[in-house]
Amino acid sequence: MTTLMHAPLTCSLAARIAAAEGGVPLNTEYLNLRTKTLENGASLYDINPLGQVSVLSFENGEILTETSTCLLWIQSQSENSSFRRDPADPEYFQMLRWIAFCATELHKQIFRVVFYPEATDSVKDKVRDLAPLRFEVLNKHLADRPFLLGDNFSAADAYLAWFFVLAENARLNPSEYEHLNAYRTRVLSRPLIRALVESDRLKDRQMDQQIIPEV
Ligand SMILES: N[C@@H](CCC(=O)N[C@@H](CS)C(=O)NCC(=O)O)C(=O)O
Repeated sequence: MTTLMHAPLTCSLAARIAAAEGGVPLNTEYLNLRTKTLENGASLYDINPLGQVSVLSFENGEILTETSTCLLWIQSQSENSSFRRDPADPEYFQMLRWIAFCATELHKQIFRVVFYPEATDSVKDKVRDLAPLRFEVLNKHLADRPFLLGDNFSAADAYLAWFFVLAENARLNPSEYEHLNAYRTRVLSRPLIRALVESDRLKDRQMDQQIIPEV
């Protein structure tokens, strides 16, 4: 079976959420992102020289990095036709759009700086100022649909749900954005997501990984 290298509460949680929601079986191999060490003692750097998650490891020895592509692979394996989008489906490109939006506009552009210990408070605040426009775009989009692609939860929602798992710790609050705020509550209260977040919080403490710094 394919294995996800997973550091609790980090972006690889988006991959776990997608696998759970899409009913895609995955092994989970935990690692501590602070020490870059897997539970079996191996170094993450030997698997991904960048020392980053998400990483999928296939039975044939191949490795797939980048959260976006891990999400795309996971969703392609789902037998749930309301979750999976195939490339021939015009919605496929909307899914790519929102996955790319989460990756570049939210994850790397905002979290990367706000959770970066060396960034000064003023730089973090400047980057936080990017959030309202992005929240506005999402708010408008979600005004007439429960999920990013319409009626059904998709891999793009898995990425955005993860963003909201950490958003509060990044002092990013969508409560002024009615539809986005309702979306946040809707996705975070999904039973599979709640269970994964709870188990990751516990694991994060057990591993003393402290992935959520005070910012
Ligand atoms: N290019 C990667 C970057 C993902 C990323 O930033 N992962 C974070 C966790 S959310 C990480 O591994 N950080 C550790 C580091 O950069 O040293 C992707 O898109 O998946």
